[in-house]
Amino acid sequence: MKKIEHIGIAVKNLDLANDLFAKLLGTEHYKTETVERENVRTSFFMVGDTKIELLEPMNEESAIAKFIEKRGEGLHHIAFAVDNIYSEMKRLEDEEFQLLSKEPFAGADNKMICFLHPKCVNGVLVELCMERK
Ligand code: CMX
Repeated sequence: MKKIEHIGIAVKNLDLANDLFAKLLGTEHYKTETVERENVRTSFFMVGDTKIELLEPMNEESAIAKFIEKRGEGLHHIAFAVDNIYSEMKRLEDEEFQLLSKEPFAGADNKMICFLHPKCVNGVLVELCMERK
């Protein structure tokens, strides 16, 4: 893995959270994007060479809605940048980590992504992400 690409934070209201994080970080978010497959609206802030991703659930089906209901708003996942998501998924599967999808899929911010279940990483939801060509 190359570096922490972003840190995901679950929020109830993206517009309010955008204002709050703009004040906190001293910079505006640079994009807002919907990920239909995941039922989330996201926004991204640049912090040095890493990012903060805010995630707002679009409906009750969203994993983010379930997370907020159970645990409240807050830190949701850590995303690591990888050069080749296919070989990294294979490596992690061989190491007996539980991947949440057999294939990577399109995530926000022009990435192919895959998640590891938090139960196999000391309670931390981990995302792998690879820049889409
Ligand atoms: N961090 C740590 N633990 C988490 C968690 C998180 N983000 N989300 C859920 N859990 C815990 C739950 O509290 C629960 O714990 P207990 O068994 O102790 O109660 C356990 O994990 C299982 O939770 P669940 O809701 O039953 O979840 P599932 O096993 O059905 O699903 C999950 C797995 C939670 C990883 C998945 O639904 C999920 O969050 N996927 C990621 C979705 C996402 O972030 N999408 C955004 C993509 C946007 C992008 O970046 O492009």
